[in-house]
Amino acid sequence: MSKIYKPIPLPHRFDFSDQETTRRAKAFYEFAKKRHTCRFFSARDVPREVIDNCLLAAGTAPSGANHQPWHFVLVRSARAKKIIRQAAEKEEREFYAGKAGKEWLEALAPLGTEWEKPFLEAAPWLIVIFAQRYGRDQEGHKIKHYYVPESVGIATGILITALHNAGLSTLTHTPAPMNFLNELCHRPRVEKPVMILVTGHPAKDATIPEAATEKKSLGQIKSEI
Ligand code: IYR
Repeated sequence: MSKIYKPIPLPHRFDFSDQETTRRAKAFYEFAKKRHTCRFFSARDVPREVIDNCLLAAGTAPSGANHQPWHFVLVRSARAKKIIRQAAEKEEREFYAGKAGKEWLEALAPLGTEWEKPFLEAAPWLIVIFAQRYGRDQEGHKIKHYYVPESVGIATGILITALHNAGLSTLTHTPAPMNFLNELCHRPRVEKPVMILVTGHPAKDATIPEAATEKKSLGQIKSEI
């Protein structure tokens, strides 16, 4: 990555009219509303090229000092998925048996989540997202990364939206704890596993919890000063 400041003209701009900007904002909201976290996946395959392009989109995310502190591990083989499922279910069994605590389990009740995670084997792709606390520069020197959770969160949001745009369903799965993913995915300890993004086409009879459709109103999420 370049170490000197060199301004170049803004490479892309749109200059839409206010009317067109408004139309596009509304159209995007209509599209975003159609994304539903889905726990039931079809066995239908998804070409690697689709996933790769969605990852390229995620990689355009803004990040602290443009250090791009993320890494994505694609899990495709039935063998690896099975190992991940077994390890995740081992953690989740304890979580749902009481480790989570009463308040947390009560918060999850309307979502119907449970310790069994068949989607980890059913979906064609698992994308394991890692946050890099440190990186290496071109000479191999250790460099500190900045705003890591924020940067990885933004990239993940773009990835989920890109996959939705491609017509796919996703599930943000966070087995707790998930350190087992480092060894399994051959990633160093400086990388923190953030989540597994389960990705594929939804199953024919897929359902979602009704409670998940309740989104806060604009008045609830916005104020103005
Ligand atoms: N890791 C668990 C629990 C879980 C936690 C939250 I917060 C959710 O929104 C959903 C699930 C699991 O994946 O089931």
